[in-house]
Amino acid sequence: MTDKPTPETKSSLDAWRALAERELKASPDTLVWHTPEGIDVKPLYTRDDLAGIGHLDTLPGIEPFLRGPRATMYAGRPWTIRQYAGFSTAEESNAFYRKALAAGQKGLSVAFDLATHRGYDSDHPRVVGDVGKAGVAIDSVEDMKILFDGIPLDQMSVSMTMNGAVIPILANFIVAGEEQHVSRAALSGTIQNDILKEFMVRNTYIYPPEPSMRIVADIIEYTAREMPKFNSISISGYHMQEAGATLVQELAFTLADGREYVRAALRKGLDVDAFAGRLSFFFAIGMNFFMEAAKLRAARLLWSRIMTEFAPKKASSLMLRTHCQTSGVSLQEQDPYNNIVRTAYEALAAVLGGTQSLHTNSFDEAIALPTEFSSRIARNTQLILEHETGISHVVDPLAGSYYVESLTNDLAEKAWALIGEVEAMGGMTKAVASGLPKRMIEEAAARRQAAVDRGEEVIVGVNRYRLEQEDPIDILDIDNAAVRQSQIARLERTKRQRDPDRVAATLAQLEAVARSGEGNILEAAVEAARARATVGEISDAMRRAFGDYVAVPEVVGDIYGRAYHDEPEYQALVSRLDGLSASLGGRPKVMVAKLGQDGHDRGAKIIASAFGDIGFEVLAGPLFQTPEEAADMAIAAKVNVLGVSSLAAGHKTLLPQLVAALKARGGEDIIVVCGGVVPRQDYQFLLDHGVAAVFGPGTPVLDAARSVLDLMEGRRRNA
Ligand code: MLC
Ligand code: 5AD
Repeated sequence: MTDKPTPETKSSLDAWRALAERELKASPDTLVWHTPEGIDVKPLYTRDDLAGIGHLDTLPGIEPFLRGPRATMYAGRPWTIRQYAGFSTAEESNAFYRKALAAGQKGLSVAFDLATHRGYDSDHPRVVGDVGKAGVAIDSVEDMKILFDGIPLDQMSVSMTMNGAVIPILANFIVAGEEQHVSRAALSGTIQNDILKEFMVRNTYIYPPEPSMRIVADIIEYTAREMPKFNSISISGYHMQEAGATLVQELAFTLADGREYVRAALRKGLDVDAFAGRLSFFFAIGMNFFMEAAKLRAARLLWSRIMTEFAPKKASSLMLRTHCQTSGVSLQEQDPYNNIVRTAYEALAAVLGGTQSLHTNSFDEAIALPTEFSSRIARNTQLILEHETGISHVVDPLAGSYYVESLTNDLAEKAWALIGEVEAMGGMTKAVASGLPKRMIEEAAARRQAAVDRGEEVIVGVNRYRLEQEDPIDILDIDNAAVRQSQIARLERTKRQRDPDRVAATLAQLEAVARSGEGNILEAAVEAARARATVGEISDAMRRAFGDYVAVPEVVGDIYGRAYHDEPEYQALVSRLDGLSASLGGRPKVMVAKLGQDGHDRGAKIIASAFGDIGFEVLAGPLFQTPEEAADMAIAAKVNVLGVSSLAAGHKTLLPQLVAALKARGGEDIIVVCGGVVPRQDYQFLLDHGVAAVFGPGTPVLDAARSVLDLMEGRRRNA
């Protein structure tokens, strides 16, 4: 058999086309699925589609590692079941980890709260609504020790998702290990430490890009020297897909980020083989089943191609190893048990793609943090896959599939072209500074939202087969005020018991290292952590040297409107808005605000973009405003409506504060609405506290716009 089409396959393909045409009463070309990646998926793949593909005969464990980084893959050792979790206090998260490990979880993955991410101690006034909400609050080594109490750090690999405050967190982890009598050389795990994607999509940066890149490189340097079992970075595409990126964008920007980090480490004078084997990756796995599996294969192929440029001597330097997480955005608030099914398919795709480590989301994802019940089902989804399906016995079982090999190749080619564009801009740091990748992702997000709202992309239980009546499910509710009180009490105790001179001296030394560009920042921070300097104090020492990064919000336009302009429903809304504008003597003005440390801005960006297209005058507030700052801005800009997008569970604290702040400033005429991840159980609370409308997950943008117009017209009638 050859790879070239033989006369027989040609003629049988013609026969198939004729048959297909008769069945369809149309050309089979009408069945082509045009994906957001720009890949046209045909209804049938054959041997002909493999012609010219170079990677078909490669083997796992061997360069270019397309078929997997290890020779035996899961047949030799299954992927790591590594559930991302963290909430409330260190005590509560520790208890949760221990139970999860006893029930079959294999590795830890820590979720920190947003105050910690942004380098604030729990007593800081800017983080009142954030402490303990979206992850665990960590203020010092004392908290870190409690978090890992009874968990031997020389045996358990620990991933920590930390980017902004990466220095104090990694320093605290190292010291917690020391105090458990585990030397840093014995610590295994991963630190996310991927700052470029923070500027693009995730937004938990602290410092400007240049010093941030130095921090990344210092961590790579320190871990390469001191912590041989520790993965220095988790180069992440996950958040790009969550923010709306296509799989090609996710693939290309992630690998281009990786290349940039390699260059930064080489500039420190490191030998490529000293660190490349400990670079790791992180991808999202969404609902496009075969394409997701193909994406991981393409990622390994392209990474080995990129790394070849740096001429490493060790084969492991060319190897892409990755963690995957099933997609959060693919999960829905409506009919939430469907999410169990979605997550299972996504997990299967991740495993067929050859992931090293996997987190499966809980079905209550779109509503709140997981409960013990929902996280058990998520964990068992992986355990069933591992133990009951027989999937682990064969390496890369999709290899040789005409479709999957073809997709692998198409994704690799398209991503390679985009990586080339990034190179032409001077690399990812420059591309990120230009704002281009962020803009491309936001455009893709707006396009996708329009496709969902128009029903072109079907979501079962949301825009098709929707239930008339939904029963609320039990959710985890965190008493943020109680967590904050207990954190503040421990913080005060820690500060009372430490040697203030030693704290001051180590912080001064850290600041000097940061300012001078000489020495290793992490090394200096470890000294400060030993002295019990807090996360906030260590972050502030670097803030003094580096300053804070402040992003200017930009809003893309003409995407949602273009997708919708011919729809009567859209036109009716536009003309209704025109009418209101005429009677107001100007366009209604809407401010879209993000409060607290919640940087998840996909929803806010989509609303700002679509509302702008419909004809509202839109003001996008900066990230990280306090309620008082948002109120000042809204009043100064004379907005009619202030819409808060809340995705990090701060709504019950922050929205009442915002309403009070508006009132205190004479801005009670401004209509406050709230959208995002708000459980139904909280709607009445918000309405009772002066919020005029709540738009939960899955609200079509036009419905939100219609409600806002209703509210404005109601207010005018009553006035
Ligand atoms: C693996 N091993 C084998 C083998 N397979 N040995 C023999 N035969 C086989 N078949 C070895 C490996 O070489 C390794 O040893 C050890 O077993 C562990 O396997 P691994 O494949 O490296 O797995 P793991 O330790 O789990 O590491 C996976 C990783 C790592 C490299 C991807 O970086 C990781 O765990 N990442 C997790 C990141 C994460 O949790 N992120 C959460 C993000 S959430 P050795 O000695 O070679 O190491 C988020 C959301 C938000 O970001 O908040 O926004
Ligand atoms: N616990 C569990 N999962 C979390 N996620 C975020 N924070 C937590 C947490 N504290 C998951 C969600 C989200 C993704 C970014 O990570 O799935 O979509």
